[in-house]
Amino acid sequence: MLRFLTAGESHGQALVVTIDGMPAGLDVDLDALNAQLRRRQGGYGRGRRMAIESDQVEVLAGVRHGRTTGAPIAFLIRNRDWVNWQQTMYAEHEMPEGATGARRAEVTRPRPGHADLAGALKYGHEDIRDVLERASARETAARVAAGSLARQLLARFGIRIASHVAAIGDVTLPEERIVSFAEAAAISEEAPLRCADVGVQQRMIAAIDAAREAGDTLGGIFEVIATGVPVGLGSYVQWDRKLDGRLGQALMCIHAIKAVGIGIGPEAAIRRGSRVHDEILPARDGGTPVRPTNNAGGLEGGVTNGEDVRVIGFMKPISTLMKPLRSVDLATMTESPAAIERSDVCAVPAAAVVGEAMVAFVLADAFLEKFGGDSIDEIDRHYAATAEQVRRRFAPRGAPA
Ligand code: EPS
Repeated sequence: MLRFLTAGESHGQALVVTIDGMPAGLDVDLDALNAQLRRRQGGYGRGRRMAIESDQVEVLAGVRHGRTTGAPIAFLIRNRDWVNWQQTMYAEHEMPEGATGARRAEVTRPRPGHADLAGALKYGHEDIRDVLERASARETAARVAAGSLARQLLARFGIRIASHVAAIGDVTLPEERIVSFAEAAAISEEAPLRCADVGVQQRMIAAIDAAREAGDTLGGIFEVIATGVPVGLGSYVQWDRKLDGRLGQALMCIHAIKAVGIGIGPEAAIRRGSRVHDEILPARDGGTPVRPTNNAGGLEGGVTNGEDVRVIGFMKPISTLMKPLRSVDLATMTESPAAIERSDVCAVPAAAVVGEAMVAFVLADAFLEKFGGDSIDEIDRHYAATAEQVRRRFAPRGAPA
């Protein structure tokens, strides 16, 4: 139903994203969208690039007088850093007159863990820059723009999304600590790592400082929580309609994500069934049955069950190390330390914001599948009719239908 494609290099002119399938009549709040881009730029442990950029969306298509028209939407995010890279990144055959920035040497020493080696072999590039420019996590700015529009559609129907950082390296929240949606949503945007526990956050900062000191990097764990999600998004009837599978793909494809969990995630493999499954109890005053726990993370059989949707992303450490690992210089085929590019020491809080955007996009897609229409007005009618159907089904016995 809803799709997006991005284009753009990390040090090219701009990133672009095209979003197809957005219904007509959605109010677009550009300030809120730009606020999401700002959130992605933050977090303790980011590198110098984020001091250069101040990501902002320019709307190229699909929005008129503040509302979506139903046409494909195109957003542009300019790279401020482009002025420093024109002599290296120009698109023309010859360097255009007046190109600014420096002419940088070719990159020939692939970084272990990055797309460098596999990408250079796959596409036949001599200069690894042709790989890293597109493989860079800079691309996630475009995803956040798309996801934040999806988030505005969801918000229109009372669905809200937040995230928090649960671990940086081996500094983690206590295992039994469950962060509620309200807690995650209340974490200040000024919080350096957006961790729900300030004591743990202090230790996380110290871990990042120690990694930086050692010329090393750190990964971590974040959790995305969506609340107000109606019952019935996704389906159990076919593999590619299961919403947990779709959320898994959406998070797995974020740069550096190595695993995804739903609800308690990998912990479910260790516990006995009686400590995993969420019991179903009658509501005291009518209404839908109540779940005393939410280990399933709001998804059973690949279908939302009305509880908060909880998705965990596990991020590996960034692969550019200031104290580089061993590699091979592809120009000479001799052993040589991996290339050093300007980079971040830790970007887990940023990945959490990207995770929110990807979850928003998948939920919006599933939402449109269930309640879809060509305009917000149509969706309103479908949504209200379904809510009424559920209300009647669970109305207290004897109450007027
Ligand atoms: C990023 C921009 C990049 C990196 C980072 C993410 O900017 P630059 O390469 O100019 O420093 O900071 O990308 C990586 C860590 C990576 O390995 O590609 C951004 O906008 O998020």
